[in-house]
Amino acid sequence: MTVSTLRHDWRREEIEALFALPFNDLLFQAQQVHRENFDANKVQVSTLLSIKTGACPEDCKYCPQSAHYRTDVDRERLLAVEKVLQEAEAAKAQGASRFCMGAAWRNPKDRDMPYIIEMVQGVKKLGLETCMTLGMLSAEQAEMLKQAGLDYYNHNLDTSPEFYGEIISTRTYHDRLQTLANVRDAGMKVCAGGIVGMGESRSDRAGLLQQLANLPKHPESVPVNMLVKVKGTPFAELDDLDPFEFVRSIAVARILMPQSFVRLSAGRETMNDELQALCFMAGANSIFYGERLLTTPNPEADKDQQLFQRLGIEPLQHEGYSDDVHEAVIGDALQEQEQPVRYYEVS
Ligand code: SAM
Ligand code: DTB
Ligand code: SF4
Repeated sequence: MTVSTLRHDWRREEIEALFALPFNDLLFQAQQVHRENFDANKVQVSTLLSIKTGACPEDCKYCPQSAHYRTDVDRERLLAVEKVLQEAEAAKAQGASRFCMGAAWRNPKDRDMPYIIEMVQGVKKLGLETCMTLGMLSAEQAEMLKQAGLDYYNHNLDTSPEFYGEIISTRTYHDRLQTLANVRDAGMKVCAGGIVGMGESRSDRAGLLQQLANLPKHPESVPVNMLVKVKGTPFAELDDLDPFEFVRSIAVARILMPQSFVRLSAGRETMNDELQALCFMAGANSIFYGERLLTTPNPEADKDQQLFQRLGIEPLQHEGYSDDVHEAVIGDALQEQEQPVRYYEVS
């Protein structure tokens, strides 16, 4: 089996040419690359928890947690470590292999770091992979998180450099690249992607993927989010992106970053099963599982279990995940759908 070469010199025109391929040709190419690098029927499953919600000083126009817009999100202080560990245990029992903790911060403050570190250590002890997304990180903070055992750090570029100014004014594209460099230099795995459906052009979508693919090392995990339109944000009334364009974005991400996990991320709540199946066909091999993303809804756990079963997809467990309970937990849960699923409730 050939393994696709890893390139870091993609030109915008080449990427736009991939986007412009006939849909079937693009999907065929993406599926080929996918099969050269992954088991095509395994999907990695992460669960998200908002550990600090709302009142964020940044002005990201898509975000329900920005203090600049009036949305229905109630602010909540940093959760207690015990509460986070309870939620991580519940996620593990539901079959997640990675637990991602997100905070509505511009960046973590020094006084927060001891709690954050305890959370990482506690979640790791449960045998879960750990991921955090806390905003910008200094080199020192990245080093502290690495020392605590954090596996992944999520920080998105969100869109192309040219379109970025339409979305956020309180931090620059360069700031974001610097955080990604700090995370990489500290030796953590990088989770970096963006959002489509914010009124950007196809060239902007190509530009986002170009930036990600031309990083010195491809991010291990690439979340492709479909904009979740939230009432009260400036983007609440935008027109829907053509769903096939979303699938194309996934396919191009797969071709550009052959060995990365491409996450079919936010936006699944409004996608039907057929569209999600096309995304998996295009090379998506990771999802967020559980009824809530950070503040917005995600498909019910039992709906995802049914989707996996209908498509013959199995959840991927990471190496070293050693707990008797974990074996095909999602499969077991299929037999026990009447059981209530415990997830984080936004107050
Ligand atoms: N505050 C930190 C930051 O922005 O770096 C971490 C949390 S922030 C909510 C994480 C990511 O969620 C954002 O970078 C953005 O890509 C994504 N996101 C936020 N609101 C979204 C929405 N309405 N639709 C899709 N993705 C969204
Ligand atoms: C990412 O790229 N998508 C996730 C995760 N990283 C943190 C967040 C999606 C948030 C969607 C809006 C919300 O639920 O607040
Ligand atoms: Fe704050 Fe992150 Fe939302 Fe931007 S995306 S407003 S930084 S929580």
